[in-house]
Amino acid sequence: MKVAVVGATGLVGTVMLKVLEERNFPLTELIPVASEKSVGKEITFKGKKFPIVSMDTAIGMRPDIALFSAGGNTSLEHAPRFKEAGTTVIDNSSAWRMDPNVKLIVPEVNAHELSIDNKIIANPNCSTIQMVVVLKPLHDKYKIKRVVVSTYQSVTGTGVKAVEQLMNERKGIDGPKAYPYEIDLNVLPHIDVFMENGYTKEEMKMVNETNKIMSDNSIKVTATTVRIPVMGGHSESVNIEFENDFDLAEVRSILEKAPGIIVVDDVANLKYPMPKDAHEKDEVFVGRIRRDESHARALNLWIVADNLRKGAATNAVQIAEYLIQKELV
Ligand code: 11C
Repeated sequence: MKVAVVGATGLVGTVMLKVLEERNFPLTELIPVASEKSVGKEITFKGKKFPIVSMDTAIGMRPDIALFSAGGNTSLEHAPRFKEAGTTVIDNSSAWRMDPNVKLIVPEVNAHELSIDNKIIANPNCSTIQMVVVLKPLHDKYKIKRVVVSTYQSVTGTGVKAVEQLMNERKGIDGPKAYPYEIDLNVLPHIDVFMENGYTKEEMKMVNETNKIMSDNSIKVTATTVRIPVMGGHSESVNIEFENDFDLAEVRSILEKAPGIIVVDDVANLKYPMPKDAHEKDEVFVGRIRRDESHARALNLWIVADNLRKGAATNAVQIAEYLIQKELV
């Protein structure tokens, strides 16, 4: 497999390279792609040096797979050019997600939708991915009616500039700002841009992407997405209302057996998922599993995952692995 990583020097691109390396991805040639100012520099992968090339050079090399994480505009412009060259693009931006001709994939949920004709495949938003991995096995058993989610999202979701803003503020240094307000010792109920309905784009991604990935528009979702001064991953408080009665022990057992999930739920010993523990892990961590005592068929959960891993790089690499395994590329 000839694999291009577009946006190889960014936060997600760097993690994509790490994940490809760790998982021993069957790669014969790596093509790191970045902006003109990085072209000619080298990146090290499995102890070997690879030169960073331009978009045009990469397309000319006709990779089998291109993992894109270079922003929506780059994706809109260049993903179709890779597709023309015969490459299958797995795109981490929001550019193609809601396109009815593009599959939006979380392997644990809907990889079976993929076919050889899907040459641009969308990777969902990080906060959506970790939630649907948990919703899916519960929906299959009890049928979900409604989800109310509040997020606590890491600054790494915004990018390098936001990480620098947090660290600079912590050290009392002035510098570039990724947010309209201080983030250290603060909480911003604001992720991505505000829309006409008063929600943010991040909140509407959680609604629309969940329905698309679960192939079920009857699931009602409402979200409040919040940025907190944390680095290791996104956390979510999720309230789920089911159509059918559920048994708490059975819920736990379903989650324990579900792919990609680790249950950390032992409050007697103060065990629950935290971003510090999820950092650099590929799984989704679930805890605080309890009945919503205000409703007969509702459940409360706490879900944590590394947004740069399962929320982005790992999910994209898992899609690529599935394509190879099923000979769809
Ligand atoms: C954040 N979820 O934490 C965003 C980052 O649509 O891929 C990812 C944005 C996206 O800010």
